Amino acid sequence: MKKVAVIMGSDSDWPVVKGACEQLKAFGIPYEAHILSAHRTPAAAAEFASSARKNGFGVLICAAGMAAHLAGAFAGNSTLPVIGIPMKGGAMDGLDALLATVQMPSGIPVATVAINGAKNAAVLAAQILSVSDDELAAKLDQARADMAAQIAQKEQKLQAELG
Ligand code: RP5
Repeated sequence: MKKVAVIMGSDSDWPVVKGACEQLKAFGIPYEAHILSAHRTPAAAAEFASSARKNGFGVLICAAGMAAHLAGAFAGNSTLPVIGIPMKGGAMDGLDALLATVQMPSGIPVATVAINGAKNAAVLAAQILSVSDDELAAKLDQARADMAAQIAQKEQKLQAELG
């Protein structure tokens, strides 16, 4: 299976970003996590992105806050699918990162999840890889079925409480 790269702009992003790694691990997807910054280590970030396909990666997840250019910089340097996680924080509490991540120029997409949406980034990466992996597709189906069962249980509990 192709690997997923989980890239974050700073170690301060890790407490949230590790949620993506946990989800990838739960699906049995190989991943690497690294700290690379579009602003503080621009050459290393560009090098990682431009060699990611030949290094066995299939999806790139990039998390950054504030002037969040990491996902965009990766997308500009690779034709692999890039998923951006805008990080909460700073004076605008993540709205700046959301807009910086989602508002990409035509031709260079970044699939942007919610602010701090680490789990969804991993699920989306799994869905992309599942296009050519039936075993992973079955795991995704099972996860959906588990979610539906949990909701059914909660509904039952609510109705019991309401009498
Ligand atoms: C961004 O700036 C990082 O992704 C992080 O979300 C934010 C703050 O970084 P630190 O100042 O905590 O290193 O580049």
